[in-house]
Amino acid sequence: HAADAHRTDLMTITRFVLNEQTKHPESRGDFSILLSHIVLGCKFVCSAVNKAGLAKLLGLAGETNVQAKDQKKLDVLSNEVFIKALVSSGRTCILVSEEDEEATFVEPAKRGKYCVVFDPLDGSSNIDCGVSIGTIFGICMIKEGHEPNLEDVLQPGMNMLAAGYCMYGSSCTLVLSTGSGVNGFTLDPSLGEFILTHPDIKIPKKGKIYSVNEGNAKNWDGPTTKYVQSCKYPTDGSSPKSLRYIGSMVADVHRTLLYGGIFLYPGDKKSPNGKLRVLYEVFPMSFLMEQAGGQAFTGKQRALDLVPEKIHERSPIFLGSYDDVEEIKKLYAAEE
Ligand code: AHM
Ligand code: MG
Repeated sequence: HAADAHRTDLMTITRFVLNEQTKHPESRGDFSILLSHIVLGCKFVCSAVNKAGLAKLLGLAGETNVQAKDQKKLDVLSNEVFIKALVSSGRTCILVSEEDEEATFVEPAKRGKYCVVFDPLDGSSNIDCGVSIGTIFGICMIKEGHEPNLEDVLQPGMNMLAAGYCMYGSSCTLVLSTGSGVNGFTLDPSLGEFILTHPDIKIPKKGKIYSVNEGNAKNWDGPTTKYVQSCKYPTDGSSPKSLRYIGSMVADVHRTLLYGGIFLYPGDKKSPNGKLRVLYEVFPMSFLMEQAGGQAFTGKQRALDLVPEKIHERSPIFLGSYDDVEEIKKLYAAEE
């Protein structure tokens, strides 16, 4: 449509979040401000990721040194970008990043009531071959009237107010939930704005894809082994599922959300808690799955009920379509 080329009534992420805010008259706009700083971080990282291949050969813009080894690694750079963006929002008090051993406590003068847990650039081992990578984040709030401490972030995932991820792929896509459904936005590079392109995402009730690192099969437990076997050799007359595994959580979860199916990173004999981190990988993705009508399970319980004891704790995770996660839950229940 010729008219479409001139559409200016776009639902940008800024407008979307401001709209949501009007549903909470008590809100003073702090959340919108925090989110706009997260969005800025995502745009910055997106641009750095897109330039990464070139930068290796030519040197990053403004840098005279052309040696790749002297350049800041993208994951380190992304971490700095998000820490600075979050602190300068003036709305945060505790930041937990996959890149930092210790949590960051924001200085009192710049403090706000939100805690943000994040993985600034997940799947960074995929950068050099151009596979999609992403940023994952979760947001919760401190209880008022006390000094912020780690207890404020070591809470069950249920207590999060919002969660999301930004995928740096063939396009840059930000998927967000503030607790009332899931919406997806795509960056329009010419405008520098995220536009609502995937309103009210619902995951199909049952999917045709399973996604797991099957190279670990030798060490899997009974239920995981039985489950994956049933994906390949279904006994209920249904067709076998397809296997898709990118090895980049944001990309694997994004596909699962849109097409349905199940993503699993189970525990095994070598790593009983699997690989993925509770606070900034398992929780945000589980939050999004539930908000989209799916489920997330740890092998023992609903993922969002887990109470982490350490900020970098890991947990096995099975998440995706409601019916598919139901199957694995049954297998674990039968074990007990
Ligand atoms: P990273 O934080 O070191 O990048 O690792 C996390 C990534 C996830 O994106 C992905 O789901 C998983 O590791 C893949 O692990 P594996 O290579 O063991 O299959
Ligand atoms: Mg990670």
